[in-house]
Amino acid sequence: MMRDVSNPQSALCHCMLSDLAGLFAVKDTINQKIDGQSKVGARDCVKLSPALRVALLVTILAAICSSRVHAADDRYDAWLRYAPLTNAEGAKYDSLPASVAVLGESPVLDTAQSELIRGVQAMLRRTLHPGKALPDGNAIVLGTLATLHSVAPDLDVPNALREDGFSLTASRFHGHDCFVIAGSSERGVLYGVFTLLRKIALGEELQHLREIQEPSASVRWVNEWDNLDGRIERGYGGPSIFFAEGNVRADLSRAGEYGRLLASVGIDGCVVSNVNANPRMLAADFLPQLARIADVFRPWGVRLAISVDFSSPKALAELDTFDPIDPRVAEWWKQRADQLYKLIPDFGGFLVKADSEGRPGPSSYGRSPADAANVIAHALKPHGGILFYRAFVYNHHLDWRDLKNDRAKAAYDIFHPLDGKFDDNIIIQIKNGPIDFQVREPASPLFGGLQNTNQAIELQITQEYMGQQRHLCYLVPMWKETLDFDFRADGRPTRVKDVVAGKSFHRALGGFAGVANVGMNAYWLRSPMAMANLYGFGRLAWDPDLSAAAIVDEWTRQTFGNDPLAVKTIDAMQLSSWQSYENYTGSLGIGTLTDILGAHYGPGVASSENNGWGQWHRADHDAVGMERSIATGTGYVGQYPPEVQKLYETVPATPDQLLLFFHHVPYTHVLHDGQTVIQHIYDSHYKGVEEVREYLRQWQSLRGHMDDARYSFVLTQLQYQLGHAIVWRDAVCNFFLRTSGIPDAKGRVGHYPNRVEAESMRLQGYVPLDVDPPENASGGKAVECPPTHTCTASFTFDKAAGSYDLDVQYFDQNNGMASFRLLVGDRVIDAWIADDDLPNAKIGGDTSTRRHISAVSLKPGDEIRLEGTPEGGELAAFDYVEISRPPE
Ligand code: GCV
Repeated sequence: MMRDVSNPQSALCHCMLSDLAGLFAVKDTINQKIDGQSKVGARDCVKLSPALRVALLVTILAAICSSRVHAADDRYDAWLRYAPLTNAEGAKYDSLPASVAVLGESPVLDTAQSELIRGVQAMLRRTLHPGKALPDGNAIVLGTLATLHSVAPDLDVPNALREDGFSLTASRFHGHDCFVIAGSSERGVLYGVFTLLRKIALGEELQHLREIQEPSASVRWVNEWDNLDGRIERGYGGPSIFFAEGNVRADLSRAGEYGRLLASVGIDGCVVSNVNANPRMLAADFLPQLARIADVFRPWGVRLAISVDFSSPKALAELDTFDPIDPRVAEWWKQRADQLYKLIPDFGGFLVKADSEGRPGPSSYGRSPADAANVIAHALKPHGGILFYRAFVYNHHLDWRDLKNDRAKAAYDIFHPLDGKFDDNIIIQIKNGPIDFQVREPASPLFGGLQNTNQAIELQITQEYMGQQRHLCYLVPMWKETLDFDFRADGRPTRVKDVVAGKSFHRALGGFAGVANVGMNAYWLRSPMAMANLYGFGRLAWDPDLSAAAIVDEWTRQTFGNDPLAVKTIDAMQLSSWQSYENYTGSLGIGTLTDILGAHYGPGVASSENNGWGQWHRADHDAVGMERSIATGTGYVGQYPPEVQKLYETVPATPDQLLLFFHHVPYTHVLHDGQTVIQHIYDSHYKGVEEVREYLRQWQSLRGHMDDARYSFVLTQLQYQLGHAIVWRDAVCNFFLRTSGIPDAKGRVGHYPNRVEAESMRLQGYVPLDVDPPENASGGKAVECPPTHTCTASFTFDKAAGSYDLDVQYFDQNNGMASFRLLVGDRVIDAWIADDDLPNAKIGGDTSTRRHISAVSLKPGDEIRLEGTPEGGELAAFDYVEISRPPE
């Protein structure tokens, strides 16, 4: 996103600040228009009388600056905004008792009581009176089942509930109206409070409520890939909320706020450090720092956990080995666990990534993952700790020339033979698909292959391959496809959600791990819309039977309020967004088609080929897709139970949406929907772009239906997404046009009549360059300006006179802040600075972005000129200017 030097609000605040220094205010022509663009600059500040200055200051600061501060505060709250209900909405809660009694003493119970008071105060503008004893009047009563049964045996609460479950009951007690929130544990009480508050936010009736809720799975954790230096691997929401400069942050208030968000959706554990672990996490002198994080999580019932480096005993230079069967190593893990639990008695456990992507592991000593997991699990066991051992173990130096090699087979090949050999406090953490969080993958076969081992599904909330929170992509529908997938193990229903909940194979432990990677950013994940994924993860982990639509509707209402248009529009956008993203990135199960050797962001179709990483799609001149059948392929299909094999073994049986994951087929193969593969690739990419264009249009209908800050933020994001979706579309379509030689039947691919290519303009200073890969720029070329110059590129407009939209496709590298001006003749029609932090310093698919200028009057003969001034390493490069008629 570029910084708009013409932003009137920031200029206004700038002038206000100047005014505070005693001199200037803004003249009343602040919205001076230059050909449709609002412009305000320092030149617009004029002298005003002192009285007028004060009045203007008070009004404007109140209207603009304070509302921004307020909005920023709201942002941390995400879906816990507790926006005030209207009097009519609130009236249905008039009979809610006026006091809240919590029976029992503990940090979690105290939190439950204060959160209830906070939420009711904010939404209903009523202050509940806190109490600690059984009420002598109408009251909301909070307590664990054990306490309630002992102090009020005649109270109407269940006898027992699953761990962390709760009941909400409106009932009479000793002649009083009571509303009882009873938890099987203290956490259950807190979850009950959050559920009650959610019901109020959603306007649900409470009067005759009798509801019991129990979590589907015993383990519902998030993982954060935070490094000690404060950076987050695959994190897009700013620096770590836990660590900075090698230590735990001094101020952990955001971590505490995060605990609140997690608890509100039933998440009870958080692994705070990167799976690519730093051995220092287990250094004896570091452990007290970790205890401080546990302290801020504790009131929210969130257990602290960490990722550990399997080679820690040796890496910390405390032993000369990390061989898991060496007794000294076992003793080392035991002592370290004992030390940790002395400091943090409710510590959750460890997460291990070993023998994967260069991480040390048991293979160094010829030992198995079971040997490795068991030695650590033994150490945790006496303390009730859990060990998560990741199944993401594969060889990233595979020989791509061998058509039998297949990375997708690795997890099953390695872990299935070890089934039953893992201790009962170990959970094997399995990514939803067999590759790596691609836009569409089948369910990992390992879910059906570990019948005697605890399992958890790993889902990625941070959108590594899904547009990195710059693209709208609500992932719950995708996750549900995996969770609802039925393995038909032993010929009976075996859905993934039942497997990980422990129901299918009668396991006591199991559940969900979501890679969240929130950061210090005000919206936690960079975009307010992306928070639907964190919310959705928690809700699904609690109840995977909830529909994607029900979850997003809850989220939208709590996040943006109950305005009917906003709810309808946002729900619909979110629900279709994964499909749209798939349409313009990689359809038919081919994978995300991103640059897998780079940031995993923009297009990089060929990057997955001819290397050992194994994310191959094997596109050649005639055909595309990985052949994974038993009969002629890698044999991957054989890892599924027989009924599922039938679904994927042959081309006719395989669903179109996964065809290229399972089969290598000619471009001319006709899909079930009657289209050829190649035409489907072209059409889906064009369709995806049009869907994003529609999101933008729909969002624009929401102006005034929410606060300006979030409206504008999402608007800017969607404008960016539209431009980048076009980059994706063109890159993928042109790659397949070049590779297959088969033209688009609709004549779109490779033909862009509205574009004027930069390299074909009259250039002064600018020099053409070949972009690599070529499909990541229009015509394979762009132009760049050598440092220390201002360069120009111009052309003569030759269409009919009228009003046109202009799109400048340029490159916003992250190593500088080049500036641009667009002129028609001598008129400056736009100016901006390329200061986004897109994930690359190079000109290409990650950095290609566009500036949209609407409604510019043009006539034949007009000279259109782009001026670019490099800064730092950024060379004011651009690709083309597109001139089109504004939409009707
Ligand atoms: C934390 C992918 C990501 C890596 C990540 C790895 C994993 O390969 O690109 O950043 O490492 O998955 O899940 O371990």
